[in-house]
Amino acid sequence: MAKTIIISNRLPLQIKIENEELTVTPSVGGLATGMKSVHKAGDSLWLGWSGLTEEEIDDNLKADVEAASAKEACVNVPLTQDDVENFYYGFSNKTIWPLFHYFTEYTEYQQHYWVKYREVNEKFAEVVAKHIEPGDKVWIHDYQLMLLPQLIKERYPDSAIGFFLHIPFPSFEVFRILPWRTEILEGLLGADLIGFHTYDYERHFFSSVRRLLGYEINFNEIIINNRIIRSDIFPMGIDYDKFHNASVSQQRKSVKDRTELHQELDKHQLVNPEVRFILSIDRLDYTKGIQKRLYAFEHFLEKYPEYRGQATLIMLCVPSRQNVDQYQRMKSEIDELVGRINGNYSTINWTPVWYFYRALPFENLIDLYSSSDVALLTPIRDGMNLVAKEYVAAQIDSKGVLILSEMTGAAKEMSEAILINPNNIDAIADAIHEALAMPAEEQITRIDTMQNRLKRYNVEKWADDFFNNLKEVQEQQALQSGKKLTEAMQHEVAKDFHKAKSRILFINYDGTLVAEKENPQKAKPTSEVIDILDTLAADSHNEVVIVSGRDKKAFDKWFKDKNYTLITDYGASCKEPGKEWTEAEGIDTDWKKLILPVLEFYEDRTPGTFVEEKNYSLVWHYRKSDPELGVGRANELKDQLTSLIANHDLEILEANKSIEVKNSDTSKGKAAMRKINGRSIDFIMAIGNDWTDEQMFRELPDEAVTVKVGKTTSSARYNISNYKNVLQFLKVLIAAE
Ligand code: GDG
Repeated sequence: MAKTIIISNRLPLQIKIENEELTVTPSVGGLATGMKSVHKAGDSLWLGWSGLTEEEIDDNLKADVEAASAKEACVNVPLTQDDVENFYYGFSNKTIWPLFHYFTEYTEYQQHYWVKYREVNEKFAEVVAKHIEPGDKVWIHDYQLMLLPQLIKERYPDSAIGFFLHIPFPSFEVFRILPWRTEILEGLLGADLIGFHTYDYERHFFSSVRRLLGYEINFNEIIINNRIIRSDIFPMGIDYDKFHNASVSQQRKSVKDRTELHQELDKHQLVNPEVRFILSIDRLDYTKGIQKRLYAFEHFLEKYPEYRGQATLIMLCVPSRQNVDQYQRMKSEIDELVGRINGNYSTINWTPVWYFYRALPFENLIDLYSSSDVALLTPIRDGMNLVAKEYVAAQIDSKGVLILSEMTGAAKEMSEAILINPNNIDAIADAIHEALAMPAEEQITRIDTMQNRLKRYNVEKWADDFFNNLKEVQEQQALQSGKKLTEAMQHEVAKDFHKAKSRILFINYDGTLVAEKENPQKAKPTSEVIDILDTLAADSHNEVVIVSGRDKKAFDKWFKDKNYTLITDYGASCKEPGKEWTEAEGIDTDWKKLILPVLEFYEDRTPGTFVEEKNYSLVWHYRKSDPELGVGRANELKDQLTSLIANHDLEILEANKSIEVKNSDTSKGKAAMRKINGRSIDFIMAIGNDWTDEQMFRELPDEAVTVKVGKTTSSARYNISNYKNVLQFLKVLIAAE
């Protein structure tokens, strides 16, 4: 049975060796919780590193680790100390992490880190290879594994691969700094579905793909070699009930049953009933803006002295990546700042900052969330920030105020928080003041609204949403492979072709017989194409018709004396072998006077763009312009044209970085029908790759063999991968006996 393979750098397991004894417990982190519905026993497998290096697990324990992991449907990816040093602490945390969080000054560009990153991603791919089976879905998590989608796709092109990035994707101007930027993008594009927390991250990703790889993005899809890659936004949620219910149940406990920390907090409030708690919780990371938060709190005590003795900042910093330099430096800076503030302002009854540098058990986390009046979360950059969501979920009676940095992904969904710029110390001080003075009704309205949202889009919903999208991608792939014109089917079609006595073949040119070129002038027919077409046309039972949106010029040059029929300008002009060109009757081109100045205006305003005048259409090309400006202007132009053409029989075609306006009463479909009407033809075939060919596929009689080149959805009966396969298929027809 097809299964799901979840892959993350770390397995959702806590593995410890004490006195040569192994203990393995499932971890309860957000990701593991979210995956519960996806990571079901029996039909899923989680691949990742156990947290113990190969050097730490001796041979006796190896089998135990495997067995204990297997019990939780997990598979260990073996990593050595050197791997962890250079792949994890190195490339992941000293290159990608700072760069993607805009800390370019901390970013290290070491070739050996990169080499290890690649090697470890390959190690992951090898483990995947041992477990993957046809029909499996793969969901890869986060920045440590950005090359893995491509490594899997290359080996298993039919697998459905999803990738989710938990951290920000930086703007193009920052991402372009990375020496291995194209490799990273290509690695990611191995996935079929790429998920981000916010629209900004997605749009930055698209911008880099467009500018660095030159791929066109259509709404939220990228088509590469006829493969569709979809991207979407999935803002990660939390296990709402777990946080809310734990908070309710802890507050309901009798005093003696409460945790020690809870009792201490209660006691403090008894002694000093006016005291208000302001809470911050983060991993100790330079992205979290901890120092600036302390400066802001100090400034708050200066600016609002009435709160001295009455506002306590409880700051929980969880140790993290301790062997990375910046983290050590930051730790000393924070120690010093806390010391300074406490030294300057403490009284016998009051300490301004309570600083915990350790991880606390879940119950204590809840104690802090539920006992605090304000949460002060000020990351300089943060992919999402789950602490903000957990704090809101843990508020009982809807009281509490969230102050949140606008640089977090969470800020996009939590506009009821007091949003601050983490670099604006004065504004943070004011925000603390505003929070402490906020009337209860206002607190309730804000928290209620956020709680309702968090309840709805919880972490399970997030995982299901991503997973359902991945399933859709997989179904789409299955549908396409069902329509694939396999070699066996090609031979079946060839039999019918052979039996027929009168045949007509409508074949599109660019992208169907030759590779689609940025500049169509360069897409000359190869000698192979000419041989195939000549051979087909030499058979008197065949009529070969080349159908194109091009104008006559190039075809006149390449095919003038050929024995094939040429249809150009989307069906407006036609030339039969040995005859002159004829034009479809009654096509009005007066409209050009109206449209041309508009296109020229866009040409003038957008460097690198130009207008092409064809006999029956006008085209504005933007392939040479700045890609984003081009797309932006194209959208503007489309809008303007749509209203302009409202009372004319015109249509707008969007193709390959161009916008074309043409008469709507000409179409490839109509031209093809004109060719076959009134004739008795017993084999009709149409092959094409762009959407104007769809008109032929739809209008030709049902028995016609219609073939779409590429994998996008089509009304054609069959799909074929690319122009090379088309040539192969035409050879099969020629060889039919
Ligand atoms: C990355 C992205 C994105 C914290 N201290 C304790 C503790 N925690 C738990 C919190 C929360 C989690 O750790 C921290 O999550 P964040 O989202 O705030 O931050 P990162 O660790 O940086 O996570 C981030 C996230 O991935 C998900 O996509 O939101 O932007 O950087 O769940 O509760 N848990 C316990 N004791 C502690 O002392 N038990």
